[in-house]
Amino acid sequence: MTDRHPALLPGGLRATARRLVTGGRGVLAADESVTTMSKRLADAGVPASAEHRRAYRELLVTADGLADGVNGVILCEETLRQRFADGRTFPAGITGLGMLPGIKVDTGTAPLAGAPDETVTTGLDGLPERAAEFVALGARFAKWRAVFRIAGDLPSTWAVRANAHALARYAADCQRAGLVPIVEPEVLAEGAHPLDRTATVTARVLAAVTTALTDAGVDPAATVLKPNMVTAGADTDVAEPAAVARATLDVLRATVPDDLAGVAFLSGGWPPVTAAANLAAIRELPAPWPVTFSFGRALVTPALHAWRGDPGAVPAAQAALLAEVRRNAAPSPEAA
Ligand code: 5MM
Repeated sequence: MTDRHPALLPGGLRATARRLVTGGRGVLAADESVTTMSKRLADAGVPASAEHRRAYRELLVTADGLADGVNGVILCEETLRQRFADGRTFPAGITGLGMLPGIKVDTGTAPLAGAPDETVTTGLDGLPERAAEFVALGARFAKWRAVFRIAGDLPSTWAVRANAHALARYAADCQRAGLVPIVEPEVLAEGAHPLDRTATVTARVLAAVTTALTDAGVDPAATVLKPNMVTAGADTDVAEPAAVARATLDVLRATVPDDLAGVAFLSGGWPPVTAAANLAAIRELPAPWPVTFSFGRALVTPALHAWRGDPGAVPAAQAALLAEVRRNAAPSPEAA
């Protein structure tokens, strides 16, 4: 017998990472910061309060059958500490519903000295202690998002290196604490650049992230990568899914290790139909890792607008979420 946390047993983290991406199911990103969530609620006509944020997240995660398409749910710290109406904590409730609870541990972005108009993601100070507390509260995995903007010569080499370094330190701290790190380097879609430019920049970013993760001794088999798909800029004509898929797989295969636990794409603000079509095309191509989704907006936007804070609209909102999850889940005979 041992009194070590199960995640810290040999193979524990790798098993959790595999479980996040298995079976054609994905990850629901419901970890909008208090600021972002409050704005999205207000835009939907819902007063932004802690209780409305709680009620909205509870309706999402309790949608009947969500676990048929979702392996894990990313929460922000406020939600991690909140409770379902029946008194269970969110981590306990999500676990009881057959999914893994996760926690966004970055604290946002700050201007990066030496890189005008660029940012570095913050949250490393005290992270080992915070991660240990999040494990005690029931979290099994974590997420950290770095953002890179394509504009002129940006992103700069310095911004790419600084953010890759921070992602690697985060991932190492999380694995040491018993949390599977989701590593999210997002090259934003905003802009009018062609697909080739996104491919070049995404390759630079992912190569730097891979180098930093290796330098930090991060176990790839206990890590899930959450990258952008390689699309043209949002202000240009939408690229064909087959072209997005080819470019995305070419870039990923050239830059990230084959033994990653999995790749779970972000949706990047694309309409749900576009994100789903691109993911489906990517899944048609051979890849060394399981490929799935870790979408935020492409899963939840229709649900939020169906709900609008009306308790009577909860079933409609849940149906809207489940429809988006079904659109993206790719059932496979793999064991859970
Ligand atoms: C759900 O949004 C996440 C948190 O955003 P903020 O901290 O900025 O409020 C975000 O990290 C999200 O997980 C990713 O951007 C992917 O979301 P999309 O909507 O692009 O799939």
